[in-house]
Amino acid sequence: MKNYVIHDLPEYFKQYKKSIKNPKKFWDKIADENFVWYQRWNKVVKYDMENAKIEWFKNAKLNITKNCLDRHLNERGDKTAIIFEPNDPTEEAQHISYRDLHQRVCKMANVLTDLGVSKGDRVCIYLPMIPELAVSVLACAKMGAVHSVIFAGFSDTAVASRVNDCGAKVIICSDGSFRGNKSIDLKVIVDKAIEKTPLVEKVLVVKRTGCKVDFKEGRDFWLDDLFEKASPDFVTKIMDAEDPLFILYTSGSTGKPKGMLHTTAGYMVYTAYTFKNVFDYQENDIYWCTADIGWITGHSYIIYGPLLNGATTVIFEGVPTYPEPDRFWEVIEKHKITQFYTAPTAIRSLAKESADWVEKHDLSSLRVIGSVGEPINDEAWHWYNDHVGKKKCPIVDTWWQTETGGIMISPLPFITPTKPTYATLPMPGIQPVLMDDKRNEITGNQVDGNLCIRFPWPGIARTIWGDHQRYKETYFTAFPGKYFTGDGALRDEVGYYRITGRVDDIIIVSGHNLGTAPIEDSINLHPAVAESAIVGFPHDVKGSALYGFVILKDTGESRDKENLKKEINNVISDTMGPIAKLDKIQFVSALPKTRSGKIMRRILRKIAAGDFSNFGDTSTLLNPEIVDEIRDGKV
Ligand code: 6R9
Repeated sequence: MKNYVIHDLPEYFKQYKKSIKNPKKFWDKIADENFVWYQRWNKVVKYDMENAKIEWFKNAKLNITKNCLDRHLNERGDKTAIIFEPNDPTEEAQHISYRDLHQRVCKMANVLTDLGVSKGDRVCIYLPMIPELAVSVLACAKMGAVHSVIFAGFSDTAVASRVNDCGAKVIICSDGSFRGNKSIDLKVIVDKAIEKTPLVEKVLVVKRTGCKVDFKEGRDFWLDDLFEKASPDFVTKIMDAEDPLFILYTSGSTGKPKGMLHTTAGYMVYTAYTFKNVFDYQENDIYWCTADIGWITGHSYIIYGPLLNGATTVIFEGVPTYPEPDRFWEVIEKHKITQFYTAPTAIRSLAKESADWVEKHDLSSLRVIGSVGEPINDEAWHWYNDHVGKKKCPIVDTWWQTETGGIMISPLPFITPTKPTYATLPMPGIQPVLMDDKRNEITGNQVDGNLCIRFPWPGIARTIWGDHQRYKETYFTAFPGKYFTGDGALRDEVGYYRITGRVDDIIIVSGHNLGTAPIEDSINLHPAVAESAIVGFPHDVKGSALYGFVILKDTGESRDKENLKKEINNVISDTMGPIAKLDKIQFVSALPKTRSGKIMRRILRKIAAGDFSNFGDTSTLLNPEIVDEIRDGKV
C-alpha cells in the first residue's frame, strides 16, 4: 500500500490539510495506487448536499472481493485470513488461509447462483459469528448480490420487517447458535419470520449446533449438501463504483428501521484506508475486533477493512464472560493478538471483575487497543489503559456510525497524543463542524454543539433503501448543506473532539442503537397499555439502560403490576428482541406534553436518572402538574 500510511504528527497535519484543500486529488491518488480496478473512474466525486446525492469514483469498474481476496493469492495465499475462535474454548480454533477463503467464497457464490440469486438481488444473512457468515457476505459481493446481514439476536418480527423492506428472496441462516452456555434455535425464528415474508423463496441452512430443524421441501436446503457439489471456480461480477454493496439496518426515530445502503468503490477505499491508519496494521499482525458482523463495525473492521489490507482477522463466536470472565484475555494470549478493538460496555462489564482475571494472562503481544460504539467514560478508559494496554498501547477511541461506513474521528496510534474520553482528531478527508440550534456554525475552540460534517467522504451511505426522501430529511435537512450526525460534541482548547452523546431520540444500550419510537410502538401493542415513553438513564455497565413510563388503559380491572411489567418486556422481546427490554417501568397517569403534543423527554430523562434538582422551563407544558406526580411516584 503506497501513499497510504501516515507516520508522524506533522505528516498527519500535512495530509489532513491536503485532503481538505483538494479532496478530489487526495482520494484520487489513494484509490489509484492501492486497489485493482477493471476500469478507472472519470470523476472522483460528484455531490449535491441539498438533495443528498453523492457519487464517488463515477464509472469505475471493480469488484471489492478481487481486492479482498484474489489479489492476495500470489503473495499471501497461505497466510491466515480468518482465525475462527469458537464459543467453546475446547473446540479447536480454525485458521483459514486466503486461498481457502477464496475457494469457499467461490463455492458459496455458485451455491447462491444455483438457488437463483443474481446480480442486484438482495440476500439476507442471519447467522452467528461463524466463518460462513464472512463467506456469505463475500460471496454476495463477488456475485454482485446485495447482502443484508441481520444480527442473530433479533426476533422473528424484526427479521421479517427487514427481509420485507429489502425484498430478499433468499435467507442464509444456521440451525442454531452458541452463545456462552446457551444455544439459540435460529432456524425456528426464521421459520416464524417467513410466515410474514411472502417474497422468500429459498432458505440456505448452515449446520452449527445440530439442533432439530423443520425443513420445507423445495424451500430449505442444507449448505453442506450444496457446498460439496459446488464448483470452486466462479467468474467475478464486474461492478460499477456506485452499485449497491450492502444494506444494513439501523434504528430510526420512527418504527421503521432504516436500511442504510453502502455502495462499492467509495466504501472500499474508505474502510481500507482507515483500517490501515487507525490500527497501524503491519504484515504479521493478528487483529481482533470483538463486534458482531451484524453491526457496521463487523462489516467494516472484521471483514472488509482487514481483508482489503491482507490482514489476519479473528472471528469470535462467544461472549466475554464464558466460560470465565477472562475469555477475552485468554484469546489475546492464545492467538497473540496485536490489535484489539472492543466496546466500552464490554470494558465496563469486565472491569467489574477482579483484575486478577486480566493479570494472569500474557497480553504482551498487544500494540494498539480500540474502543467503539458509545462514549467511553473516564473510569473505563483508565481501566482499559492500565490493565489491558499496560499504559503502553495507545487507545484509539474511534467515533463513527453505520451511516459513515468507516471511522471518522480517532487518534492515530503512536502519532496522536491520546486524551481520556476524547476521540481526538478527524481522519484526513473528514471536516467536522459544530452547529448551534439556530443553524449557525460555532467556530473556535472550547465550544460544543451539534456535530455535522461539511464535505462528503467516500464511505458515506448513499441512501436509505427505498426511501431517499427519509435519507435526505434525516441527515441533510436539519443543517442544510451539511451531514448531521445526531450526536453532540465538544471541541477542546487544542481542537480535539469529544463526543458527548446522542441529541436525538436514539439511546445506546450496551453499544446497540435503539430508537425510542419502535420500542414505544412495541409496548403499545400490549392490550393494557394506552401510551408510553422511553428514555435512557445512566447504567454502570450498559452505559445507558431503558426506562419506560407507561400509561395503562382504564379497563376497570386492577392488574398485578409486577406481572404486567414482565408481560410488557415479553412483548418487547417478541417484537424487537431481548436487547430492547426495559430495565425499569413506571406506571403513570399521564406524560408531560407540550401544547403541540410533544412529550418533554428532557424531564423524563431527569426523573429516570434520579435527578430532581431543576426541571428547567416547564412553561410550555400543557400539564405541568404531572411532573410532580411522576417524580413522587418514582419506582
Ligand atoms: C460504529 C457504530 C453510531 C453511534 C454514534 C455515536 C455512538 C460510536 C463512538 C460513539 C462516542 C465513540 N458512537 N462510536 N460515541 N464515542 N467512539 O457504533 O455505529 O451502531 O451506527 O452507532 O454510536 O452516538 O452516532 P452505529
